Amino acid sequence: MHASVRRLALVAGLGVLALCVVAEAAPRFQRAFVTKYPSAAKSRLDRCQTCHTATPPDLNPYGTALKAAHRAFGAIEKADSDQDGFANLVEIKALKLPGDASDKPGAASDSTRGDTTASAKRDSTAGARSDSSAKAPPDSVARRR
Ligand SMILES: [Ca+2]
Repeated sequence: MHASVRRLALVAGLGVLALCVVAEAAPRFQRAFVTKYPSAAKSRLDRCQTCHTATPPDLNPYGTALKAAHRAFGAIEKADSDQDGFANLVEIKALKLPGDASDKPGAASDSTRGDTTASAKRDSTAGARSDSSAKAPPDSVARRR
């Protein structure tokens, strides 16, 4: 009887320890991510869902690739982990989720801001803040992507 109580306490203690390790791991990698990509600090990428699904600790495709690469961010920059047509680094620079295929540069979620041009097409006029409803720009070829 006494031994079973002790065993139960040990199991409970190990469970708490495991939870602490998981809870600490996420912020540590999150900090490493924004250290590697400073422009992502305090952005929509500075959160768990950059590497995890909506139910951590489950990993999304980017998190899975990162884990397989032994957390070497640079090693998977050219990969397209979520297979949405954009390399991970391109997505990170555009503040898009590299592990969510529905979130990508020029995706519908950004359409209200007139951001329909591919990041590669950006030129010196990209800084213009005019809304796209003012007049039809001659860059409609950018939509053919
Ligand atoms: Ca994506």
